[in-house]
Amino acid sequence: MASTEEEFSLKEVLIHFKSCLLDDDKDVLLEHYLNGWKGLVRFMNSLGSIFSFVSKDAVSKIQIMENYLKGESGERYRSLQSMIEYELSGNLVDLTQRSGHPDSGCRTLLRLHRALRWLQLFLEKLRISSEDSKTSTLCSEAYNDSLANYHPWIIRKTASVAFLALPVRNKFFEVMNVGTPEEVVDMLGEALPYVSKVYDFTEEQYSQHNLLNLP
Ligand code: 1Q0
Repeated sequence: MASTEEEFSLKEVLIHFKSCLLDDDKDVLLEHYLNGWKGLVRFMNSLGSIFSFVSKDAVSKIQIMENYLKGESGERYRSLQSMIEYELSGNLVDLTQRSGHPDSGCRTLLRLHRALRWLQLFLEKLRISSEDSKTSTLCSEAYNDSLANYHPWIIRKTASVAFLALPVRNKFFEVMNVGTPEEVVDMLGEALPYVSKVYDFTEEQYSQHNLLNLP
């Protein structure tokens, strides 16, 4: 019988982004959203310690959010909309500079949200890639079109070096533990619309509340 580690598949991770959509896609359940990220971090860790600088930051942001969820106002952090409403009405968000509330849920989740755009672009590129495509190129193109715009030079540089260590396409597909390359492509085609819905909904909420540039 396969071990738990072997059974862990990217499909199960991406499914969290489907199950976090609530009420006809009109809200996002944060617990499932964070579970999705936790699974992604596990995958990233399996690619080697070269990504530990990314993983540490992602883990610390997930932890901040989970502490809110477990805390005394946990119910207010159940969904994206309830969190935004709660933090804004209670003046719990630093809007212009990080000072009184440096780790608000809104600013912390915004960082993960920006990273979700990278993931969406990267997985879509993988989905339509050919057998000889270079994963490092796909990854850095996706990064340059998304997250890189928010990172200083030193992080962009470190990330570009780390991307070179990514395994080749077939190996990468194997690590996903979904099945044949064709099955991986099908699974990505099935799962990506949910990632996009979560991304688009979050983007719209942040935009409506003028929160897209939180420091
Ligand atoms: C698979 C390769 C992974 C490549 C990850 C690309 C993202 C590079 C990002 C570099 C981030 C560097 C660390 C620090 C950044 C922070 O300054 C920044 C801003 O936060 P703050 O508090 O300073 O304002 N933080 C962020 O931008 C958040 C970054 C979170 C990145 C989470 C990435 C999680 C990756 C998951 C891997 C999914 C792989 C899927 C396919 C796997 C198939 C085997």
